Amino acid sequence: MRSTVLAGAGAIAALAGCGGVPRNIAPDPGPADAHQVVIYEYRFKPQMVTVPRGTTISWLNRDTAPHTATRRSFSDEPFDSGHLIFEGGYTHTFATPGSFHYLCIYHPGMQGTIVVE
Ligand SMILES: [Cu+2]
Repeated sequence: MRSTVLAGAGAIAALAGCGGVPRNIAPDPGPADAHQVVIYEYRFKPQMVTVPRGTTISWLNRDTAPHTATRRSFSDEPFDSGHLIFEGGYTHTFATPGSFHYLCIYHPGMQGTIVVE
């Protein structure tokens, strides 16, 4: 079982200590829970997540390629993970109901949606 702890600096440090060159050696791990989006093979999985207002969503990059989870908005729920390395994580708490589209700024074809009810 892999940790369900939100991936942050601690998780990154712990995993970095496991040794070896980061590679996609594991099959798609899937999300750890209903509030996690895994970035794997240049996709956000699941592509769409529906959660209640106030939910914290976590993203975890399982690709060796760097990615971001970025929503550029001047009005509602902007967020930006910044540069996520392998096993890098990010969280954002969604306070506003709505449908929030986001993408990877490095690979704009990578897109996802968080629906907040
Ligand atoms: Cu990307």
